Amino acid sequence: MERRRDDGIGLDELALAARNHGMPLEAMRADITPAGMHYLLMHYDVPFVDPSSWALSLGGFQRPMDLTLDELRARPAETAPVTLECAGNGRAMFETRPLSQPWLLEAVGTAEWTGTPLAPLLEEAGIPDDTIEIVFTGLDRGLEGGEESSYERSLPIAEALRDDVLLVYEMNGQPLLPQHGAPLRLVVPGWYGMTHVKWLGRIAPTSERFEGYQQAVAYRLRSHEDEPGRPLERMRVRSLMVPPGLPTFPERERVLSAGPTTLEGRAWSGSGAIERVQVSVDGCAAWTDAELEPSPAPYAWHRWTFDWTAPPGEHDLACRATDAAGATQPLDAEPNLGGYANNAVHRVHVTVTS
Ligand SMILES: Nc1nc2c(c(=O)[nH]1)N[C@H]1C(S)=C(S)[C@@H](COP(=O)(O)O)O[C@H]1N2
Ligand SMILES: [Mo]
Repeated sequence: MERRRDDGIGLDELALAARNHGMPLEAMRADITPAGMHYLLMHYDVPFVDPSSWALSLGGFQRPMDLTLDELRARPAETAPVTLECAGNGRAMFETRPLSQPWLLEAVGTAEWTGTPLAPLLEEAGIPDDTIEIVFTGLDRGLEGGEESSYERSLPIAEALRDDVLLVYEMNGQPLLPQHGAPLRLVVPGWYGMTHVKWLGRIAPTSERFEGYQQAVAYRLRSHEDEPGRPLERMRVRSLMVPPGLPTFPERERVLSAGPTTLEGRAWSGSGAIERVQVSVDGCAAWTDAELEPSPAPYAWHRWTFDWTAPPGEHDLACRATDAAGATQPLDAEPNLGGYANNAVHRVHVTVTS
């Protein structure tokens, strides 16, 4: 089951990679990622939901209710830019990885999400006193270890009641596309991608810890099969660089003309604002501060720039970020069985021509 980086990509992994595309890194030039350039991750098949007969079920509450899309759209609406990153981003950069979506670095994007806040709806439905978590069930189904299951995730009640958690029906001002969760998805700013349940069908309270596959088996940091591991929650601090210069085809090696140039990229963290981005132009030996712009919203990426006079020759560029919690990207990330949370510094090799 384990794959080695040096062995390349299997056809089974390619089948996943062809369905679930990444965001081309040049899209980081824009504050908001166009929907068609935003990364995608579907575990199973995209369910095609007829919005006219669909309703969201709030079951198990004190006042259970079903809400149509029109009823949800009639509620107070909020719009926020939010950076989403898959917890498996960087998986294929690890020495070994499990069979799963073989991301390099492109499983990230920042869209403007519009929806209605979740907390007031939960209050209206009446949260039973013994509730510890809220379970979100998607309409997509698949098999896990031979068992049929829905894509389901839970949130601790305190997170579900945050006022920035949204039930989203629009992305970048347009109705959600089927692949991004139409007609309704969850957005929990700051958390890794698996939290933002797409194709929502049901929301329910639970008085016990939710033990569904995507909670208790997947998305946990483990070094051995037999340990329970720690659940993945907020995105680790990370920065990426727009690869400079021009690419060769098909190798995608970078070639840049000598002289003044501006390197740029984005940085984000689920633990708050980015405090600092540094750039290295000599293979991570020396680091210099980049210019950091404020982010437009608490959980949207920051833009950074770095002026560089590129001398002719071969150069190993890199960027790394530090967040408000004091966390900095490592040179190499801690390996783990699922290949999750690889937030190692981004390195880009360029050939500078005179
Ligand atoms: N119902 C459902 N929700 C889901 C998923 C899924 O497979 N089914 N994938 C999750 C994962 S792992 C990620 S990273 C994000 C990706 O969201 P996007 O495809 O809109 O970028 O959706 C999450 N929500
Ligand atoms: Mo993901």
